[in-house]
Amino acid sequence: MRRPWVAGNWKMNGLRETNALLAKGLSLLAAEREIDICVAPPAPYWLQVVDAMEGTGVRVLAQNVSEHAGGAHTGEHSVSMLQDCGLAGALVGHSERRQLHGETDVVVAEKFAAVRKAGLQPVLCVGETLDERRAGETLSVVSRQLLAVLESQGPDAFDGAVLAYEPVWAIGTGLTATPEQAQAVHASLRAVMAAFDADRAGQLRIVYGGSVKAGNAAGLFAMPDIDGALVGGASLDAQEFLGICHAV
Ligand code: G2H
Repeated sequence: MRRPWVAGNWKMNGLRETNALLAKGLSLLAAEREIDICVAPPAPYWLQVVDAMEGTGVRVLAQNVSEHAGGAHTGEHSVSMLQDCGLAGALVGHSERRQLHGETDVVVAEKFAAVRKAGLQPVLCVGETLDERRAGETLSVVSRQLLAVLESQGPDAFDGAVLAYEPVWAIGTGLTATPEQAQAVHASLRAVMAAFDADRAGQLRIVYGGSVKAGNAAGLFAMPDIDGALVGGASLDAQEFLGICHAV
């Protein structure tokens, strides 16, 4: 039985005042003990949100992390900084990092390793573009992105980790993969993992991301291989995010 996992990726949104309001709304999640709930605020607000979520059970993630331990990397933040601020883990390889900031599979795998070695939770994001889907390359693209970590670090690297399937064409566009489309990809990703380790494949939480809302979450969560959601836009509204968490 896989414990459901839902995270809100706030992306580059929010200021102290709006964060405080959102965090207050999310504190209603304190009673939720059936699922893991996380939020990923922008780095300048990590401490604010860690403080605001204290005692609620809601854990705080980074949206990105450096693959380097420290030193001359202007604008980056290390896993030690995440730990020091009380974060629980980090997203790695979000499509906006891959597409807008040139992160390769190799760099994403290095970030994954850095988070794991620090004992934090890595959330590996994979997904295909619209052109790749139209070309019939969906499964080869997401498999390649997963294998970049699996082949270099082994299946045990995914103990405690989360895999997020986020089709790029469904991110922030209002388009959502149908539950059946998402299920097909999730099942394929689990099969890729199973070729390395069937037990771990059965335990791996694979969550869906891409225009998830309270209104479409239940249909997605009803699929056998969809174990939760990575939520962007809808996580900026506490009621909407609560609705998604309640749909699990
Ligand atoms: C995908 C998702 C959250 P949204 O990027 O990571 O964003 O729900 O806005 O499509």
